[in-house]
Amino acid sequence: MKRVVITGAGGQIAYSLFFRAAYGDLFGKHEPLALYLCDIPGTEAVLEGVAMELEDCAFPLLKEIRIGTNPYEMFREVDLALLVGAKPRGPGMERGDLLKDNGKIFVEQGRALNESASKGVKVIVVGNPCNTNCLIALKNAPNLPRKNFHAMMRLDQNRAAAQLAKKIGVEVEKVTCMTIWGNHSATQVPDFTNALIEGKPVEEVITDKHWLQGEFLETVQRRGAQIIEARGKSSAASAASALIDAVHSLFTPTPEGSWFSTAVYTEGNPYGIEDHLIFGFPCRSKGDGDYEIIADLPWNFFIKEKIAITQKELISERECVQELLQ
Ligand code: NAX
Repeated sequence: MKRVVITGAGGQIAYSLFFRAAYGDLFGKHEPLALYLCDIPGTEAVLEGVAMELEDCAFPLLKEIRIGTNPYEMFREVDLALLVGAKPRGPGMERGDLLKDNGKIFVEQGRALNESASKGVKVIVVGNPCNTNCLIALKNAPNLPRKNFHAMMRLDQNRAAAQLAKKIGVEVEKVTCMTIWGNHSATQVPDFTNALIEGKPVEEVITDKHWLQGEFLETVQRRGAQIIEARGKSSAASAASALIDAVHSLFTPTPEGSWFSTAVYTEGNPYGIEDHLIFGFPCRSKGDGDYEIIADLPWNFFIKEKIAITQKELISERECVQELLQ
């Protein structure tokens, strides 16, 4: 049985996540599951309501539901921690303030993981700014393997694949090898130069370079903001779906010749990205929850320049939270 904790369990992403998770979309239809729903004090009634709904679904795989607000208790022996909860950016709040406020949450959660979680726990941070929050959690969990910490780039990967497929009218699964380099922010680098459509380089299939370097890139980078504008709320169901995909990619063998994007610790990375960041890379997995970075993708001048910008942003985020990194 897998024990899974979801933080931010009273929020909108979590609500779109629970039911697919409990149905078996994370680890497959044969793996029983315990779901631990964690939020902050004051949300207990909401958590009770969600737990009742989960019970009412009578999911055969769901063997246990726990609700609570103490991460040290809620993270006990978990195999997978999906850290969705974070404080939203308030009116007039500077990015630096958001980084610090949310950073404190991830100091505590890192410590709680370190103390309570299973030693092989896999951690995926969704709460924004997710790369730097992930770095903070990792640094505060010194007894856990650094390799087990991820920040979610999968929504960006899915968005990029969907835009390319739509452009030429092919099914989305025909788009493969889509890397999102760097930060989950407006500086992210959706790499069309190494992606494939029906096995052919994207630039051979879509010859409009102007569109690839301009509209395509900007649409993916600004998709989150566009959704907030249209819906009045940030992406929720698509984020939950991407999180299911992200877990699935770690626990199923990656098809030969393909990869997925996830942001991981940069120490010793094969691309010369500065150490001690959480950076989006192309990765593959044998299906055991572990991964390796695909090492040898070329960068043209355009991509290299963009990668330098996203790396710089991550370094400046790290500087803002220096005191939270042990
Ligand atoms: P909501 O505001 O609906 O829910 C957030 C929940 O987190 C609330 O219930 C809140 O009480 C809880 N929370 C706050 N601090 C907590 C703590 N210390 N422990 C446990 N729970 C805590 O936000 P939602 O729409 O669900 O989004 C959650 C986070 O995902 C946000 O930070 C958002 O920016 C981020 N996103 C990240 C994405 C990604 O691709 N990485 C995409 C979607 C989304 O924007």
